[in-house]
Amino acid sequence: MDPRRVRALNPVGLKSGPVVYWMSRDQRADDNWALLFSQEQALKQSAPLLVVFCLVPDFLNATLRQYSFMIHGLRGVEQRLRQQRIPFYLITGEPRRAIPEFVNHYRAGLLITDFDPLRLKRQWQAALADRLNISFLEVDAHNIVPAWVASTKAEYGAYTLRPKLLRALPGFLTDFPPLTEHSIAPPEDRAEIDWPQVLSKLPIDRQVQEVTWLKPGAPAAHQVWEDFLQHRLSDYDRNRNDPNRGGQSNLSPYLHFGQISAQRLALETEARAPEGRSKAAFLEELIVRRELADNFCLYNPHYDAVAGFPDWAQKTLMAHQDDPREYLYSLEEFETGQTHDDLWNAAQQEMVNTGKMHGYLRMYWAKKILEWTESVDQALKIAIYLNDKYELDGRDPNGYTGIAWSLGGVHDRAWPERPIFGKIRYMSYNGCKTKFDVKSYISKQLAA
Ligand code: FAD
Ligand code: FO1
Repeated sequence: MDPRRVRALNPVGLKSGPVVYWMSRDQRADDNWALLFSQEQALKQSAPLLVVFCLVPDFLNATLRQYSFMIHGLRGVEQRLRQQRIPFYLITGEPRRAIPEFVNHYRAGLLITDFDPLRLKRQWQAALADRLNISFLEVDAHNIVPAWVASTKAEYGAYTLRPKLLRALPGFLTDFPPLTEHSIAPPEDRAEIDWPQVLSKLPIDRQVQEVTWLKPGAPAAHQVWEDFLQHRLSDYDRNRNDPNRGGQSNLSPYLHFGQISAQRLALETEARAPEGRSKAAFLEELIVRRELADNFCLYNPHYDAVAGFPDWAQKTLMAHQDDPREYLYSLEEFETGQTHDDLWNAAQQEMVNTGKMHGYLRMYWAKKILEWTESVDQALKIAIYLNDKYELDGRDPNGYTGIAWSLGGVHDRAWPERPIFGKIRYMSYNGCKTKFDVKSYISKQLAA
């Protein structure tokens, strides 16, 4: 593995003892650089390798819908690791306490975790970096080009990050070595995990129902991928912006929970997809747009606030904050899809019912919240709240960035000035009608 994929989170040197991989963002056994690196370190010292996941009950407003998808996936990770004689531990509670306890109990000599630009995760890591007296390393197992290698600063847009990614890609878009059987036994046998209990005991919001149309876990992720690669990728460019054509891959929940590797998808797309606009468009989204989102969250501390918008956008929105609003809706009216706009209501319904609103409509959906609320600050809060409560792929850098793009011109340019939006790109109902059959999309949601 390229050493640039690893960063030290504290200055402590290597000590002997078991190697612990604290799995968080990249919840998979295969194609996981953080796990592969952990195994490499353990084998070098003939030490045991332990994988631990710290389950927190209040992760950014997640509900039963997301916890169920995640925990079913983790159960599969445990089974896959057991095949390679690597023990998987599930601990619950506040990581800043639970992880040191775990590390001390097993007298670990090294702690490794996977990279995540979200504020909460960086707070966890910073607190642990101070407390631990063993080496604590971070591996970017989510991006193909590690975020800190791709760029050392917040990029203006895809057009400034893309050349940097394309230059670095040949060195990083490589195949993965296999996860091998770990012959050094762990210090003690660990207790069996009572998986049904894990989910039923969690004190979480159970109003938002689990989804049934998409099966969680790595095997299901690879089936969805194979189906997309064989039957739908070739029409991706034509279909991806039409909510009636099911042109998207439906991989974002799997990518969000790390149940499948973006690098694996890119390798297979390169090797197996026919040349053309669809292949290029899919790789652009999968590599450039996704890594741009991590870049935004890593280098912009206000990624979920108006303060994170570019200056020109903040200025233009302030200049229009007192413009009259023809419609104003409360959180409740948005959440229950009670606006005057049947397309917006249908998109809201798709998100609530399926946990995955179509990508094109997410832009329209967010922009209309800006148009129908008192202030951009309130609009941002409502968009993030609803997105993270109902989307399976919510609570993700892609989401904070997608919302900031929609409301605050992040990674976008200025457009002709208009009421409320100022120079922020505008989207209209009629504009959607030129893109796809709005009526048929609405009737499909009503029938669902
Ligand atoms: P596909 O079109 O099949 O794309 C494949 C993969 O490429 C996606 O899984 C994703 O990882 C990446 N990708 C595609 N479009 C984007 C994009 N615009 N930005 C970054 N990566 C992209 N994505 C999330 O993962 N979680 C969210 O919470 C989320 N919220 C969004 C909110 C708004 C307001 C907007 C405008 C976009 C949001 N997106 C979010 C980005 C995008 O809409 C979704 O990633 C995409 O619709 C997921 O469906 P898919 O995997 O079938 O997409
Ligand atoms: N990561 C954890 O390490 N522990 C958790 O209990 C946890 C819960 C969780 C629930 C919903 C969700 O969408 C994400 C969750 N994550 C959790 C984080 C996730 O693994 C990703 O790292 C980030 O959300 C994406 O950056």
